[in-house]
Amino acid sequence: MRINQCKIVDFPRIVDKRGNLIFIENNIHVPFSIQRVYYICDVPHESLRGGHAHKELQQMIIAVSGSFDILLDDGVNKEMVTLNRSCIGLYVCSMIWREISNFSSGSVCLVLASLPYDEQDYFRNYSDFLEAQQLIIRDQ
Ligand code: T46
Repeated sequence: MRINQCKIVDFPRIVDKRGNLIFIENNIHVPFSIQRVYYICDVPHESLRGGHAHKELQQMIIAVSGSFDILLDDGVNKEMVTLNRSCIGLYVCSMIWREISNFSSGSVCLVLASLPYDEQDYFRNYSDFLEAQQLIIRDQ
């Protein structure tokens, strides 16, 4: 899996004088069935989240409030993405190392995930991730 398979997705937005309503439907606005939803909040500005990759998990990451930066790394290429609008999401495919930083005050990071939580799905060691990614690339 490569960074170019990750992408920014625009969600439908219904705007009227009462405010904005944004909606997200399974398999339409996210390219998978949502099995889990979690959110990260009250993150101190200097904190780093992530620092791992997932073997199978796909995610849609949304800054529903505030902003933060996500560094994506497929073992060959790296790309920094800033999320700062609640009507867009970043689709992250499996086998992408990510580091999330620069959380603004009051930011909320909402994640829609394709699988239930499973610690066995994580690469928490960068060398192990690189080794697995190189095997995948070699076998392609
Ligand atoms: C990502 C960012 C945005 C659970 O028990 N259930 C869960 O569903 C999750 C996601 C985590 N946990 C436990 C496992 C750890 O003991 O919560 C602790 C912290 O989890 P993690 O290291 O995954 O947290 P983050 O914020 O570093 O990363 C998470 C996602 O795993 C990651 O893929 O992109 O949120």
